Amino acid sequence: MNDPSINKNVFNKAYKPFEIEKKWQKTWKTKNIYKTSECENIKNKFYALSMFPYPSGNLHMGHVRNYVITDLISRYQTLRGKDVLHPMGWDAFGLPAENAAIERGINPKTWTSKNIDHMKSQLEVLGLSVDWEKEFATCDEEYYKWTQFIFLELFKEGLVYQKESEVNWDPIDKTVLANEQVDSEGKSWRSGATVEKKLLKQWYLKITNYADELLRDLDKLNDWPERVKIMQENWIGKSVGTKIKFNLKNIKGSNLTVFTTRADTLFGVTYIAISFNHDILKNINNHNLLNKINSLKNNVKTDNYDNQSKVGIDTGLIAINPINNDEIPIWVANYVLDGYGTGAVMGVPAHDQRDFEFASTNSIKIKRVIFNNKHADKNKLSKAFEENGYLSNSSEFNGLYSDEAKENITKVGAKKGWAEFKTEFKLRDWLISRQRYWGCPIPMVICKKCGAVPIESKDLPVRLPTKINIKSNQINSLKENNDWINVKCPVCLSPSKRETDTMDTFMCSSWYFLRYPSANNKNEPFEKDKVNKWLPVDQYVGGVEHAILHLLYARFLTKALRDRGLFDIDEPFNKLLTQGMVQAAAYKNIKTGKYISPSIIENLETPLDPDDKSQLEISFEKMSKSKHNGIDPQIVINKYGADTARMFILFKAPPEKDLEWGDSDVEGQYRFLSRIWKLYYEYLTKNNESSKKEYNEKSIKRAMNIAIKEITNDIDKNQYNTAISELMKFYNSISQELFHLNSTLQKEVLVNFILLLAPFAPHISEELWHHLGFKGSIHKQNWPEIDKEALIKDTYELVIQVNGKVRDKITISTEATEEEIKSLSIESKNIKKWIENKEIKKFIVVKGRIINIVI
Ligand code: ANZ
Ligand code: ZN
Repeated sequence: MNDPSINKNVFNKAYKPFEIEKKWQKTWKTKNIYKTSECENIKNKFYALSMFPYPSGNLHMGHVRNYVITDLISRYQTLRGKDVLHPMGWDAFGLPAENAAIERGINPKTWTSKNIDHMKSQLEVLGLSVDWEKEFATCDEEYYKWTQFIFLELFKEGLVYQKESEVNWDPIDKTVLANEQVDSEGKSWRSGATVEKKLLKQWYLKITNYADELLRDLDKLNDWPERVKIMQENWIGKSVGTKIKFNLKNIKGSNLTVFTTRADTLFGVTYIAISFNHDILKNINNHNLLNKINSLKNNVKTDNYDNQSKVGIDTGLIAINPINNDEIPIWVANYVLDGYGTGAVMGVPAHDQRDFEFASTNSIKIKRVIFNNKHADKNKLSKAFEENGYLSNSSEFNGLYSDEAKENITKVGAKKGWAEFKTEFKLRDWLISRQRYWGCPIPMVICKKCGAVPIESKDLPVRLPTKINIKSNQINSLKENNDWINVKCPVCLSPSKRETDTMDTFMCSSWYFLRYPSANNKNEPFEKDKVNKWLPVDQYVGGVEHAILHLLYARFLTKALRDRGLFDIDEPFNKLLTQGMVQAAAYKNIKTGKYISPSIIENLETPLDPDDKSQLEISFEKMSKSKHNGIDPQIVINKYGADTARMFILFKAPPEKDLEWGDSDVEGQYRFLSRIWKLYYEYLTKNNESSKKEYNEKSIKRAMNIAIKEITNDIDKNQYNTAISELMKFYNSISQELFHLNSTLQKEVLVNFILLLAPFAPHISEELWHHLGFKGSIHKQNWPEIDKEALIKDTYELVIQVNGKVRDKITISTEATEEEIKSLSIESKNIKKWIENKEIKKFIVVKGRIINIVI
């Protein structure tokens, strides 16, 4: 293949990004210049990873921002001499493909592949330095085979189990609904039926086994955003408290345990609240009451407790407070979570606001036991007193402060057998069952004799049947597929059925980063030594919407597989960058609340609704279809080229911050690139060497080295916007002076400038590199080195006179302006005493020599 460098005389005067970009994308591809190198030295590796996209069909601006940031980092690290791994893939299972299948009768696989092809071509236009040989989609058999393998590894480790759990059940469609598919009135979005709660057997992963380590290791993640770590910490929700056992009155041997963080309030308990599914309800024979409880249960949504009113029913059961033998009514209440603690709460209305509200609506006693002072007061509470304080009305514990009381009460209870110290976690086990077709099949067989039996590894993958009839009222189409579902039990060979649940797609995305280093391996999910070599990911880039689940699941799986001995790393992602959103102006009619598309608004400066002529409110909001403010990356690239789009996105805001789309800023970047082009054009088409003054050279060298230093620092700190500002400064200082420099320095400046530009605008810099006469890609060169000496400013000794008499001498920069010379002089210690309280009449400045202050 010919070297594509063009010689000087065909250098086009006008900057034509499309031709250049197309040409280089093609060349890079044919020469496969982004192929991952073997990396002999582990210390030299750099793994740059973007969160892989869901192939929804079209690239949006959020994707573009994500991949441009990662690409910049990869290119920069390559220039710094690192062996870079920069892969890309597709998070390809999931609901939209199934919905497309229902709506349009297309097979989910066909729909997905088509989207991947299209989105890949859009990615290529961005000029990403991705090693496409490592590409895979999670719906590829060669990939999901290993997702199943990993499921079985977890199964062997005892981290997989089945449990009945409550789901949203649509009694008309006879199907399970996700929470988002139940409307605010508790009705199905499909059938309109009132959704019921139903217990279904589902598959879980024991992430809770790792709760402590997942929490503890957050401390190791020094290069994660603090807020992401806080979100994870809250999600894991470690809570130190006490379990307290209450006996039931009149029912021998029956008891109920609560979990509390406030054992100090035990004397203030006036009721106990239990969840709708609490075991103790089995002691009730009153059918009327049970029906009432059930109908209440079906009428409350069990997520988002905090926002709904607290309702409940008195069960008639009575508990005995172990500390003072008080009789306490037991209620079922909608605010008690089934899966947290023991599913039962000791109600202390005086000291817990939820309990206070519940007691107030249900006429339950309120008994205060914690006070600000050691002496109790009789003030009536208007809301719960939730702080710590001194105990009263608590017999021998009176006068103790909360902390001490918690400990003492628990110790007393422990001795008597009704209390124990207990640490609880909010984190729940991970429910991975989905009653869906388009997901990774769970590799289990359900046998009447043997129960749930794993498929043997050698029989993987359990393939999704391709002949499938996906109907809107039968979400789990796998159940209908007799050819597929009927199998022999791997253990006893009796006729059995396959598990028809598929896995949550988060399962597929929580190990993909392990596979990239050995993406094409047909015999293993990943090679141990390659994982040990390339991981953890050095820089992970993605949306903050994945701050909790994806990142936690990925961390969990990494730890669990490490414990299976599959590799030795503890954490998957070393540095994390969560990029901000891309926003654009949205136009809203305040009266109707409707968003109006800018394409039908006549004047965007003073926008009016074309329908009712009312003035529209302008605000910057996340780009979305519903707000009609999305900007299609393809259109921008078609208009200005990918380099401009990249420069704009990197320049407009720091990567973690939201970015406001502005057409004029995009044009600004286009003009900047055009000016760069013009400068190189002039250099290469004219003969401009001149003999020039030495101090110019010094200041140019200094400007160049400042640029190298600052841009390097900025990129290292992920401050790409200021890095581009430094590039602009560098450009400004050379654009005037370039043609006064000697030819060696001219060339050095021009080479360094495009090397610094290369990670940001890879196409134009590659093109100019070749015009300068180089062979080989600019993206395989070395990042410029700083010449520290050039950074030192030239100085001279300034003589300072006051009224003509020499009073001081100071060393200042040759570049100091007249104003700077004046202010440095009057600030000098020796001068101050001469001019104190005197009016300065004038300064006489002889630059480079002397200043005379006349007073
Ligand atoms: C009595 C009490 C008195 C409480 C008081 C708080 C304040 P964290 O810190 O989030 O762990 N609780 C326990 N299990 C619950 C469940 N399944 N559903 C809803 N609430 C539950 O909170 C622990 C506190 O949350 C526990 O302490 C319990 O209420 C409640 F002045 O017990 B507390
Ligand atoms: Zn069997």
